[in-house]
Amino acid sequence: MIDTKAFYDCLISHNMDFFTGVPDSLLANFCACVKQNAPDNRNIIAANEGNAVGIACGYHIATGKYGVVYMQNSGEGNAVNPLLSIADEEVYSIPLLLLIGWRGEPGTKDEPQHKKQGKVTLALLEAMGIAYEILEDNYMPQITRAVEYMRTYSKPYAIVVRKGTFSDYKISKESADYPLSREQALECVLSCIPEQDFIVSTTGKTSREIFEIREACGQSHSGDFLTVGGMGHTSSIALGMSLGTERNVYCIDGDGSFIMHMGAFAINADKADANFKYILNNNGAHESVGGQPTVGFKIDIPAVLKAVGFEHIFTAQTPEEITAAMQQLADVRLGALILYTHQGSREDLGRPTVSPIDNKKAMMEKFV
Ligand SMILES: Cc1ncc(C[n+]2csc(CCOP(=O)(O)OP(=O)(O)O)c2C)c(N)n1
Repeated sequence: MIDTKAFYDCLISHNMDFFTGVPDSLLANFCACVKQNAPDNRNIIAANEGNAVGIACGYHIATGKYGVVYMQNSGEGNAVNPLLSIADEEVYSIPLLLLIGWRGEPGTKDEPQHKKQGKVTLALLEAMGIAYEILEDNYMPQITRAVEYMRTYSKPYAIVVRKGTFSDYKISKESADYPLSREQALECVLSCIPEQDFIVSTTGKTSREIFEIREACGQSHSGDFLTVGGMGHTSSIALGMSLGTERNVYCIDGDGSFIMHMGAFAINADKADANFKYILNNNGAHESVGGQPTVGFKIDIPAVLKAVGFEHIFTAQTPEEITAAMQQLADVRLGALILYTHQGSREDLGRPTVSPIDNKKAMMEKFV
């Protein structure tokens, strides 16, 4: 196991003092350490991993330094285009250090959405011509090699991080003071959605909690599409679904997911019918992967949704407000409900026991 702060100090001592990325559960201790020790304008939590690559490219152009881009391997997909079309040696040839959390490493137990990505993580780097190493306890020579490589070839270099590599690094979560947790808010929301309607819920603990609420209430899962991977695409799935059915489709999103692909909302608002219902749980954080902050509380999400064309925006913090808002949401065209909740989730929160394929099959049967 690597002492997280010592690793951070090692990067700093090699003049790598600029960090950007999207938090990851495997990198949660590293992300916490960066959050604690790097100044705010030297740790840019990006909307998505592709943006993070862009930010690191810009920083290099301005300073000549190598930015550190942290991400879960699922973010490799978001990063492919800027890596190949900007940073690549045949384009602008920009060095940056990728730090990639390896979910779904072959031979380890992980969730279905990580299996394929885990299998192809190294092959994807190879296909992109990005040299990499797997982070080892004796990491100092690896960092020296990475810096040497970036200096010599002016290319990105990747360090792949296995589960359990970094030692615990705890910082206190800056949680807002709202009365409900996400799970409590979800309980209220689900109790207001009729059985014949559909739900598309976002990646992370939102979908895990929805699954467990259904179990606890002895309800069917067949109307709930739990978007276990593909963070940020939940609303697009909901849009597609809503265009293919007369029944209501409720998208239940998170602020991190909303921000990751915010451009989708211009299209959602332009193309959605009255049966597209958008609910966003705003806890101002990537709570599912360690509580790193998003800009969810800094930006005016209702105004953003209004600006792109949503006609009715409701907000709620308490069970009573949620119930009242859900009734109104059911009746209006192009409506959205923003829930404000505090951070936190159960220690014993489980994971869906229905596989993604069975989830999809059951749902398709319900559509018929
Ligand atoms: C492309 C991609 N990047 C990163 C992740 C890791 N990840 C899973 S859930 C999550 C946080 C989601 O935040 P938010 O939507 O605000 O929901 P919350 O966890 O706060 O309820 C992240 C970053 C991922 N699954 N996919």
